[in-house]
Amino acid sequence: GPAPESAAQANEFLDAHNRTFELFINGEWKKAEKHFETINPSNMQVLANIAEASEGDVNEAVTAANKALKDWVKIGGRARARYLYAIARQIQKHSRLFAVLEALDNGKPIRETRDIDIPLVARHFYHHAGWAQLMDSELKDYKEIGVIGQIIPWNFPLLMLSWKIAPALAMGNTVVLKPAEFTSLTALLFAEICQNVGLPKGVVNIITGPGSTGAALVNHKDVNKIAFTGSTEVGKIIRKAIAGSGKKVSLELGGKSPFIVFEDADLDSVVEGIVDAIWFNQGQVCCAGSRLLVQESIQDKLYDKIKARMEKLRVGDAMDKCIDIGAIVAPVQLKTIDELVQKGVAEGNQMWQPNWECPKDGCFYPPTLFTHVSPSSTIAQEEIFGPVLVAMSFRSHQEAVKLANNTRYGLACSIWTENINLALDIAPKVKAGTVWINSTNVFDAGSGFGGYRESGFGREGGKEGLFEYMKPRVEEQFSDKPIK
Ligand code: TXE
Repeated sequence: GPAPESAAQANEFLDAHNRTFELFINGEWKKAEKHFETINPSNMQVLANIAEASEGDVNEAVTAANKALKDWVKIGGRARARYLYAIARQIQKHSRLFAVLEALDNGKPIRETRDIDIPLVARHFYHHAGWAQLMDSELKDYKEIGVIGQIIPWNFPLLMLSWKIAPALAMGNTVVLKPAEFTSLTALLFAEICQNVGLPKGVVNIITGPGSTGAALVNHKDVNKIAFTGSTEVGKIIRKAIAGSGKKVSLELGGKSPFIVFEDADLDSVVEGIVDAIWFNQGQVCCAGSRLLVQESIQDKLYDKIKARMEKLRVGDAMDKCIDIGAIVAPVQLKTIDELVQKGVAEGNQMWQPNWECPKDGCFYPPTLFTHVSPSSTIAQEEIFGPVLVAMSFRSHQEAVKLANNTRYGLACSIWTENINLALDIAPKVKAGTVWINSTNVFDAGSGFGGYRESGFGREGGKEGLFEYMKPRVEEQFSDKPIK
């Protein structure tokens, strides 16, 4: 059942702010003129009011970040590392509160926020603290980019914040970050952590608000780079908006990642892999294994096994430790998912859902399976971003590769076979930023994550990720001034 003691802790945090959160600019809370409500999608109750940053607020935040830049660079990598280590330790210390807030605000199961999201966040700060220490030696030929505008989505709110803020600070940049409007709370608790560790004012600024707040940040003349994770649609808008401005940009966008099962795979492991691939975080994962490609000889057997497993999945309140699937982030996302599922049915694909009902009082959607799907149908091509698995079959290895690449995206891929030679032969043929073998949705700060094609460009994590936040020192020699 629910864990009331931890919910009480979250309530204490919300009440300490009078259930109204302001903007974190220059190390202080700045009152906004307008606010909007954030809900708990597990029960549709209002959690708190969140500030809506105006263009003027955005300007103030960018000015603060700009002012903080010089000293933040000057203290050097080792000193910055000490702040990052302190942040990592504070996140671990308050991990329970972070996990609860994230589950309440997003609807994702407390089991996942507690065991996956928050530990990965801490790991990300530790990892980049290590790199910060090397800024004065191994990385001395590089320097910061400047003020970074960061815009993040709602599916992994604090984790996406860490992927953005940790490398940026390590390399000597200052940031203005805008969380997604559905999930601002953990970013605001993070702002308090910044205060607790005495992070110099203006190094991190958190401005909440809708897409227009993000657009004001993108268009601000003193922002040197935009790092964005979100929909492909908004990614394209951002890229167009900054074209010709000289700003750098990295985009981590949508996906329709293949999950390829060959006939010799261990099917019980495959089924658990599928649970992780498409029902982890309600399928609201950019690299979700949303396209199941099965060798024809085993497809019926595998579909039966999947259906039996789906019957046993439990959907419910994110705070319930016994559920497998929590709530969809918001009614608008629920609607998008359902519309795509209805389209899948209308296009003549076979749809299957388990024989039980979801709870009625929240934003819930049942795990859904489409089989024998035509590769060209909408549900095989569009990102659904929900608990919906779309399956189709292949005969030859060549056909598997062809189907895997039959997409405008290229984020991830998962390959299942007991034949390691086959897996290693297929892996480089699939156009994907990450390929997992007999596993799925495995992340680590030490390995670069990102996409090809319309999944975007740039890498986060690993050594590659550092280059998104620093530039060669030699660029200092070039000047915009005309040669005399
Ligand atoms: O994303 P948006 P939404 C996909 C998924 C989902 C769809 C829509 O398919 O159904 O996108 O989700 C900010 N200038 N993904 O609407 O709008 C916005 O406020 C600057 C996949 O929530 O892209 C938020 O902070 N910023 C994805 C962030 O962009 C703007 C994760 C992302 O929101 C803006 C999320 C603008 N014009 C959704 N408009 C993934 N790849 O992980 C909005 N924003």
